[in-house]
Amino acid sequence: MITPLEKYDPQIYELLRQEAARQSACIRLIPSENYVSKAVMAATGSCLTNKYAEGYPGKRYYEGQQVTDLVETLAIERAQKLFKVDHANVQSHSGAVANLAAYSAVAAPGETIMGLALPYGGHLSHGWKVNFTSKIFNSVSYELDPVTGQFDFNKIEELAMKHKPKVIISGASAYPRIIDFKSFGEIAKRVGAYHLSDIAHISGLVVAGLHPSPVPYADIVSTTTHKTLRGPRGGMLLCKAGLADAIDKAVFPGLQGGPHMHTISALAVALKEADSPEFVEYAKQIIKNAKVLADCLLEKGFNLFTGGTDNHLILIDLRNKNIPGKKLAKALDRARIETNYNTIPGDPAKPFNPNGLRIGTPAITTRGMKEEQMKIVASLIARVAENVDNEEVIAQVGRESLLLCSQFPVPEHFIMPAGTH
Ligand code: DSN
Repeated sequence: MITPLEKYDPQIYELLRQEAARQSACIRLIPSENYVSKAVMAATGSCLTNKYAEGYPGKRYYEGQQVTDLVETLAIERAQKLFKVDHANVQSHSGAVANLAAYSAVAAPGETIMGLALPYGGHLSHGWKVNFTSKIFNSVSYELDPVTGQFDFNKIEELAMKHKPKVIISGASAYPRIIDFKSFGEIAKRVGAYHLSDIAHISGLVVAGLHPSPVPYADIVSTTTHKTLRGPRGGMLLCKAGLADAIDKAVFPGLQGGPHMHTISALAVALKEADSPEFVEYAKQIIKNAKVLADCLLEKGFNLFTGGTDNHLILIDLRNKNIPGKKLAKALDRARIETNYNTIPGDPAKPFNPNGLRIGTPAITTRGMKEEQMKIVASLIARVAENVDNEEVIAQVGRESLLLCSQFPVPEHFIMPAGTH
């Protein structure tokens, strides 16, 4: 059947078809990516993209909100139930915007925010020096313990005592262990700071009860919606009732104009999906898979940051292999294994050419891969690493990756078949 898109814009149609094929024919290990369900995809591509809804349910600046108010209210209520939190704002266009809104809700320009340094696994928007958050706020970064690779709460408290931040940020983009949100919350209380917890990577694990929730210990929680939570691309802010008004005002009109109602409707769908026993099983399997993949990589002589993982993510330290992260990531991509190069905490190399490789299991777990397949994936990665300049071996691994993908197709339920967009 010829779709309107195929007929009107065959170039874009063809590119979307190619991307759908690429996503189905490669082993996607980027830990912040996933495959959304057909239901989430359908809501994302809906007529709500046509609608402006500046404001919040019951208080908008445009008419015609009979449906949008109900959609946004559903998304808010589902988020409140799932995260067991007083208030949810579902309008942030992204995690970075959600973080900026959170700071601006409780801190004035020039005041201090304190987060994990980017090279130690923090996020750009946690006040890293190249990010706008460090231009508006005075930014102080803490690091991980160089020996254990874990948070050093004595040092974090010392730094907080010295700089008296208005906001202390917990959470990371490349941290493979359980985060002790309670200790962050206690330090924040002692120094009179707000505690913002960014759970973008682990929010799916948190709602499944597989990672401690920061909600009891954080004043504000931010998250993206498309990683382990497996929703559309976007951001979300959760907070205690006392901060609800400040958070809402910081998002709109503080930082954004009209919310993306199509994304919010898709988020409501994803939150419904996540509130199910099937999702808990999925999240359990993400972690089982990551642990087996980590063990197999260790057996193959890879060094892993902190020696393994408790969550969905593994950080490989390639220094003993003497292969730059970028070179291996590119070779793996040619072998149909998608990863991203990343700094290793304490890595003297620059972020654009670091010594690490970051991988994770959310997307391949959605495809139904289990422990047995993790052994295969580890051995494919090892063969590419051992033959990083040998295009014949890389091509052969690519054929084997394709075979594995064909045995674990993206579930029909989970992706729109090419041509139906
Ligand atoms: N870019 C995201 C990630 O890959 O972790 C963080 O926002």
